[in-house]
Amino acid sequence: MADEAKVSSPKRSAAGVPSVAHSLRQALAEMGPRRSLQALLATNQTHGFDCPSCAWPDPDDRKTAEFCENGAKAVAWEATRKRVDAAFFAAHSIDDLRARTDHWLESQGRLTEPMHRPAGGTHYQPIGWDAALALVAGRLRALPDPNRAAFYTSGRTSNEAAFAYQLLARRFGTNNLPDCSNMCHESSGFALTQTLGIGKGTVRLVDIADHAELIVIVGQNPGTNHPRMLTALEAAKRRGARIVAINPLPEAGLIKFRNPQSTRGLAGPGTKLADQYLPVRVNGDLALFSAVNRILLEREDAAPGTVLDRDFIDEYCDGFDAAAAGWSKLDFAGLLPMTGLAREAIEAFVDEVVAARSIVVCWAMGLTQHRNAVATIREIANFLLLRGNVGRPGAGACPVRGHSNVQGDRTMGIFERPAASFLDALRDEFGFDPPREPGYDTVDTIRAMREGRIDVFVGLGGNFVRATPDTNTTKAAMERCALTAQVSTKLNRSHLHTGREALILPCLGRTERDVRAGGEQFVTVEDSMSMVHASHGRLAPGSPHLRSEVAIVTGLGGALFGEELGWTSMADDYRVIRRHIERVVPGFHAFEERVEQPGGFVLPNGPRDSRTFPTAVGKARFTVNEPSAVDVPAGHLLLQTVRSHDQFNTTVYGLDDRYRGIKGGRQVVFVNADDVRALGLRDGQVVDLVSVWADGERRAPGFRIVEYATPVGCAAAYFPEANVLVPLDSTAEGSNTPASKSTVIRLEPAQG
Ligand SMILES: Nc1nc2c(c(=O)[nH]1)N[C@H]1C(S)=C(S)[C@@H](COP(=O)(O)OP(=O)(O)OC[C@H]3O[C@@H](n4cnc5c(=O)[nH]c(N)nc54)[C@H](O)[C@@H]3O)O[C@H]1N2
Ligand SMILES: Nc1nc2c(c(=O)[nH]1)N[C@H]1C(S)=C(S)[C@@H](COP(=O)(O)OP(=O)(O)OC[C@H]3O[C@@H](n4cnc5c(=O)[nH]c(N)nc54)[C@H](O)[C@@H]3O)O[C@H]1N2
Ligand SMILES: [Mo]
Repeated sequence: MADEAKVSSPKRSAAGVPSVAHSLRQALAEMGPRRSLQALLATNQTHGFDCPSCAWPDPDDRKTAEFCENGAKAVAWEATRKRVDAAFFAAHSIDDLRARTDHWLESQGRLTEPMHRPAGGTHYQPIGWDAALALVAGRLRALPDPNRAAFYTSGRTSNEAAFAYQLLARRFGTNNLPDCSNMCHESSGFALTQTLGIGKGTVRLVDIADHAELIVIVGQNPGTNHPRMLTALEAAKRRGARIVAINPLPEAGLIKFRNPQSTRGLAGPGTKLADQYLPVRVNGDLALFSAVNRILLEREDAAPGTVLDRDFIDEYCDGFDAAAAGWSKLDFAGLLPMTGLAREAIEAFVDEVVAARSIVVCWAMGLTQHRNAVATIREIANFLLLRGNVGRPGAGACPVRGHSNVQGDRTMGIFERPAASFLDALRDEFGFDPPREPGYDTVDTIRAMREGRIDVFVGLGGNFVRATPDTNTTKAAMERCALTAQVSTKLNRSHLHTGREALILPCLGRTERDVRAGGEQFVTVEDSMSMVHASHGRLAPGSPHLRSEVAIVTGLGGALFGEELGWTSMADDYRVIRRHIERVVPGFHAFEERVEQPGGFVLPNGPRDSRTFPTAVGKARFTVNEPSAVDVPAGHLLLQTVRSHDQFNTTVYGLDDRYRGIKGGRQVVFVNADDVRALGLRDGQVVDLVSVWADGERRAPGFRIVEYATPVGCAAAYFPEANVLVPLDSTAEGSNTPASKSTVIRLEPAQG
């Protein structure tokens, strides 16, 4: 049933005075005053820990308070004084816990000791570490085929733990390494590898703050999800850069910014950010960028040599003629309705583009989670290539990553389709032959579970049941496994919809001190701009029984294989792992020395550093992308799923979404007022959301309609409540990323 959400008008600016107050309130409530001070002053500092929230890079000149409101919430959430211990599990049956909300589950506090749910058990019971690891090892060893196991990773895992984990999976004999990236920037990685030859962004923080003349922000909500990006955008504005925001929602942080770290920001009216705002239709970006590229071509034809960077195209690119032929065939009458924009608005955007000598395009989930996501991002690569906007200051592609180490995990080999060169290096370092056939990604793992082809699931962080699409399908799929084991910091729904037998393996968080036989350890992470740096835990561990992720993974390695790969020495001293990484992963020479320098070091990037494009043809590639948009039948809407200001993915910190004017509830659906009227409904009415797909309908009951400024035909609701609506088979072509930002739905007045 609908909750008690209260609705007021959305905010126009983000990150002002209220943010500071909000972050402190949360911190004090979870940690108390002493721990709050200690924790927050160590966040993102050279000898402190990397903020466990987003992957935005740290500036060279760090402030005393180098964290944002949402970073403070993430720290407080991890460093809370509340505990979920054996007595808690004795008092609450699994059925009882299933009836609680996600917010309630995680609010109970930190997990403190390993817990076991025996087959048929109604409750979790304490289990020792050795018994727990032996249980997983025993079940794995009994499998007739290593591909009947899957090893999931969420993007908070450190480089060291990730490296050890992929080593474990491959030594065991499988590439079944699904990760959260499969649901996140996989489409970006896929499209950029095809076009630029590297699956990462090509800009650094200075390109945005100091050099770019135009910054285009597409399908990203930095005010909520990357608040420290606003500081870089404000710096860019101050030196005269222009900003264009492309988004179906007028997000507060895109329109205006109030910097809580500068006095002027506190007192003044805030900085206007976006010079142009394009309210594109959900899923309209491929059509939009196709139209933009077509107009650029027309303008070049009208005044040859003035619009395109011909020298760059001739020297560094492949496939221009075919792409140009594609653009000249485009029909604006077909394109414009897909975008929901008028041609004049698109022409005005192109005016900004041709006036700027250097352009950075930033994007996030608003582009990656659609059926045509890969084509959309390839079209943005085309857009950048046309004016030579890659590999020079202030220009390039900037997929803004999500989890704080999701990019690093991939660099460490958490990937179901590893490159042959990586596997060769692993073989040479460790002396065994890693499996070569591709493994399952996240969606294929769920399919395999559903069909009874996976027996053992291990989750290194994350909340697989809640983060994945098609919640009911995934729950049933998980329940077909023989054993599911989750390495976690907090209780979540993945501990409640488990295999016949289940384990919770509680681990240290990034804020906590990690002391091993070889002394106090630190770990390393890679941010969104390929900077690798150290993270030192500072707080006392949440319980004496917690183990680090590295210790758990290597402990499982030892339980499975004995000492053959040196698991214990890795666990005792993480420098041993870093030496392995140095020899296996390119770009990590002198890892130990360089990572201890303030700020760390940057990984090499051919397109960014030297306009070297390591594609199959050795050049950057233009691609031909047929514009398309999801077909929405009459009486239906295209639903995107977004994060509120009070959550980190499936972790719901609170029930408010301040910038969008929502208080005390999450069961809301944002709809254009014209659609509400046309559908014969009214603002505030409670409806069921029903998604329509070839294999049948899915229903999410009890959502309150909120009239909102989003284009006609579009709707938005919160992730993960709306995941139940996203069909498992609705994925991006090429990347297999769930299309969780384009689900066709209808609204049905709630019964009774
Ligand atoms: N505080 C906080 N920080 C986070 C997270 C968090 O949950 N909380 N999550 C982290 C993670 S893992 C990630 S991946 C990132 C996510 O960062 P974002 O991608 O900013 O997160 P979303 O809330 O999914 O927002 C997507 C944005 O894209 C817009 N959008 C939706 N569909 C379309 C479309 O078709 N076209 C265009 N142009 N725009 C569209 C939405 O209106 C919204 O503004 O943030 C990271 N940082
Ligand atoms: N509909 C819809 N679905 C989506 C998205 C969307 O926009 N819409 N976004 C997708 C995206 S971008 C992503 S990245 C995924 C996120 O998918 P996941 O990464 O799987 O989910 P999280 O919610 O980040 O995981 C939260 C859990 O991680 C555990 N945890 C927290 N810190 C640590 C730690 O330090 N170590 C360990 N071992 N565990 C820890 C806690 O137990 C917590 O409950 O969701 C995807 N799903
Ligand atoms: Mo993400």
